[in-house]
Amino acid sequence: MTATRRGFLKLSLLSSIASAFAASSKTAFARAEKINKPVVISTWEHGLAANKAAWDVLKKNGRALDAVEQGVRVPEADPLVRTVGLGGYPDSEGNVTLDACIMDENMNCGSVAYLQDILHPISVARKVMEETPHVMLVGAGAKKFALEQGFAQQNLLTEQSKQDWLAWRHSGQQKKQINIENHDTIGMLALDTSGNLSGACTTSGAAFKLPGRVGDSPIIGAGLYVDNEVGAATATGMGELMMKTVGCHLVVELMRQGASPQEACQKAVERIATRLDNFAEFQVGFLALNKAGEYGAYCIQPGFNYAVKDSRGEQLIDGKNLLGEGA
Ligand code: SD4
Repeated sequence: MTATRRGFLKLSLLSSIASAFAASSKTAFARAEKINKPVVISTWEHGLAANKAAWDVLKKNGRALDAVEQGVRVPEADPLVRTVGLGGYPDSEGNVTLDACIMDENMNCGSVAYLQDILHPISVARKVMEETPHVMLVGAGAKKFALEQGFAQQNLLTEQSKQDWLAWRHSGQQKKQINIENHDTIGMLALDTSGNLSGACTTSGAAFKLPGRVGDSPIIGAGLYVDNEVGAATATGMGELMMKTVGCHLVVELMRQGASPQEACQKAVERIATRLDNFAEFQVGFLALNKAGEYGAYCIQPGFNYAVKDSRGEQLIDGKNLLGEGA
C-alpha cells in the first residue's frame, strides 16, 4: 500500500471515529431540555465552601478550570478539614504527603503525588500541566518544581493532626490502614457558561497510610477524568478500588454510551462490587457531571454526600448507595 493511500485510510478512520463520538455525546443534550450552566459540584460537606469560591469565578463567566482550582484551594488551606492540604492526616510516620490533579476541557492535565510541605498541591498540578511537557511529578521532584515555581515551603502538620497521629500510634490499631471514616478528599467538577468542563481533585490521602503510598486522587482516569464532549467524573474513598477499575474513566465512558451521571456512577460502583471481593469493607463514592449540566453520584456505603451550586442555589445531597438501608 502506498504512503498516500495509508494516509487516506487513516484520515477516514479518524473522521468516522470522530462522528461516532459526536453522535454518542449528543445523548445528554437530547435528554436535556435546557443546559444547566454554570454549575459546580463537589464531594462532601466541605464542598459547600469550596463551591462558593468556584461560583465566584463561574458567575463572572470565568473558565471552569479557574473555578475548580480556586474552589479546591479553600479546603486545602483550611486546617479544620483533616483530609486535604493543611491539617491533613499524616502517614504512619507522621509525614503529611499530598496528592492532587487537575484536567481541563482540552484533555490537558497535570498532577502531583507524594508532595510535601506545599499548601496548594492543586496549583502545583496546574503548573505541571501548563509549564511542563509532563502530566505528573512526584515526591522530591514535585517539591523542587513547586519551589522553583515560587510556591512557599510550609509545615502542614497541625498540632491537632499530630495528636491524632500519636493517639493512633499508641492505640495498637496500626494494621488498619484505612476504614470508611478517615478519608474525605475533595473532588470538584464544573461546567462554565461557555459549556466547557473541568475538574480538580486534592487530598492528603488515606490517614496513617504506609509511607510512599499514593492513592487514586492524582491518577488521571482513577480519581478524576474529564472529556469535554461527554462529561466529567471524580471519586472519593478507598483509592485502591478506583485504581483497580480506573473508575472515573469508566464513569465518563458509561455516560458516553448514554448513561445519565447518576446511572454511570451506579454502574461503576457495581463494577467494583462484582469484581473486588473485599469491596464491602470500604467506601467509594463517584460524582459525575455531564455536558448538559446534569449531575449524580453513587457510593458503596451510606454517609457520602456532595455539594451542588447552580443558578437554583446551593444544596448538600446524600449520595445513593449500594449497601445502606433502602438501597
Ligand atoms: C485516597 N481517595 O487517597 C483518596 C482518599 C479519599 O475521601 O478519597 N478520601 O485513596
